[in-house]
Formats: sequence, C-alpha cells, structure tokens
Amino acid sequence: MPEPITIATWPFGRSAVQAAMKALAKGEPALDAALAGAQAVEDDTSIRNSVGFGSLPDRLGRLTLDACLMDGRTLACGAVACVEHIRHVAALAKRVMEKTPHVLLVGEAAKWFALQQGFPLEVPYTAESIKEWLDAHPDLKKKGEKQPEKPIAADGASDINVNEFNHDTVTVLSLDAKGHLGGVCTTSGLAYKLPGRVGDSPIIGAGLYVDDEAGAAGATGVGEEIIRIGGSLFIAEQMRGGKSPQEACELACKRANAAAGRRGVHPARVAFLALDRKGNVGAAATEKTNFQYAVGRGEKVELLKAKEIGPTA
Ligand code: SD4
Repeated sequence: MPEPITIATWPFGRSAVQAAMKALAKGEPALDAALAGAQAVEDDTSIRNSVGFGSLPDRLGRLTLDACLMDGRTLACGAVACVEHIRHVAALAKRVMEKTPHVLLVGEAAKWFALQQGFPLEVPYTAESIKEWLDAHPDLKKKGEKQPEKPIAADGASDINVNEFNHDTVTVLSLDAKGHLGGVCTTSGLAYKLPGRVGDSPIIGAGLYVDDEAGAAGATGVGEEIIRIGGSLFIAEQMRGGKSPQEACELACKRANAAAGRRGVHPARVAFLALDRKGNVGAAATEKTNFQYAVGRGEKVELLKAKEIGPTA
C-alpha cells in the first residue's frame, strides 16, 4: 500500500497539507482529507490574497466563490460557482455531489441550496479587503472625480496577472492509505474579475480532475487559459498514457503557452500540480508565476518551487 501524501498550491497550501495529513493519518479517505485541507485555508481570513472570506472581490466589490471536488475511486464530483455569503464552498460542492443528480450549481440558486442544506449566511468581507478594494478603485474615494476603469481585454486574459503576489486558489490532491485519490479546488477567483465571471477552479477537467485509473491533477493561474486547454483533464490523460506527473504538468504548460501564443499572449500564467497512485508528484508553471507548492508525507511538510516552462520550451 502507498504512503499517504498530500500536495497543495501556493505557500498557504502548507496549512491545507497539514490538515489533510492529519485526516489521512486517522484513516480518512483521500477526498475527505483533501476537503479538510481546503477548508483549513477557507477558514483562514488572516492571509492577504488568500482563498475565500477576506480575499479580493470582483469589480463591484462583491466576493463570490467557486469550488469543486472529485473522488478518484468513483469519479463522483460536485461543484459550485459564483456563490456569495457562503464560507465553506468546497463542502457545499460535496453536498451537490452527494445530494443532487447534478455536478454544478451556480449563483443565487447555489446559495439557496446551501441554505436548504443548513449552511449559514455570513458576511465575507474584512476591513483589510474593503480597504484594498477601495485603494484599487480610487474613483470611489474621490467624489465626483470618476476615473475610467481599465477595460478587460477582449482576449480575456492578456491584462490579468497571476504571480506570487496575486493568487487565491488552493487545490489540494491527496492519496490515502488504501491507494485512492481525491482532490478539491476552492477559490475566490481572480481579483477584480467582472461580476459573473467563472474561472477554471469549479470546472471539472479544467481546475481539477481525479481518476484513480490515471492520476490527480489541479491548476491555478489565469482560469481562462486553463479552461482553453482543459488543463487538468489533459494532465490526467497524459498520465493515463504513461507520462509521469512531472512530464504531464510540463506538457500542459507548453500547451497553455502555445495556446496563449496563438493570441499573442506571453506567457500564459498558469501552474499545475499532479499526483499519481504510486505517490509520484509533479508540478510546473509558465514563466513569471513563481509558483510554489506544499508537499506532505508523514509528518514532514515541504514548500517547493515548481519548474518554470518558457514559451519556447
Ligand atoms: C481563476 N484559477 O479564477 C483561478 C485564479 C487563481 O490563484 O488560481 N488564482 O481563474
């Protein structure tokens, strides 16, 4: 039987890994362990530019959250997108998986489903997140002096920057003692996104894909670029075809760079991580992301920097 392992995106992924490893040590299945890890980050409002409550809102100042999860044993999955006022959206995605015949619920309807399921409505803003939003929108501070908003480019992503200072997605992948894989992705999405915008994170196959027969993969970065190439499913299919998690993540970065390059965008600003059933780990990112990820085996948790893949690789 393999040694349990958990990997998670970005430095705040360390607390996800710690919580998930505790759950795995108690014999919990990979999916529940990954959910415990994701929830530990959702609950931490102290980290600037982190996941969930207290993080950066959309252009109207509203914080809307996206999440999904997938069980590698059964391919069961659930997701929610654009949900306001609900803190534990990864747990809500699990209810969608368990209690409905559907995979994805969105917006107000997802919030109503949450209320029916007993989730409390909460205020997701902190004093810091409101101040930061006002600082980014100086026109709202100076009465009568309206400044034009920077337009979002028609290609969807060329003015969006994701790097070590601007990220808000935790993707957690776990392997349990029985050799099953589970994964969870939870996010507040890109800072100052257009209202209603949904990225890759709650899209099964884009932000996350988990199949015991192939491997587990997850993403972070500019969601539009990740959706465009079906990033996580692409990686899982590469692993199914015999590539290592590392090779598969590097291939996904190359594909993302090539796809972005066809629209004149360099680099794609995406990052991927992957885990197979033997406990092999992979991670790669496009240039200028400075993508770091946490890896937990036993009681040891390490923060590693992913290999960066340039447009010409
Ligand atoms: C999104 N992929 O909404 C997310 C953003 C992200 O670190 O990963 N930020 O597009």
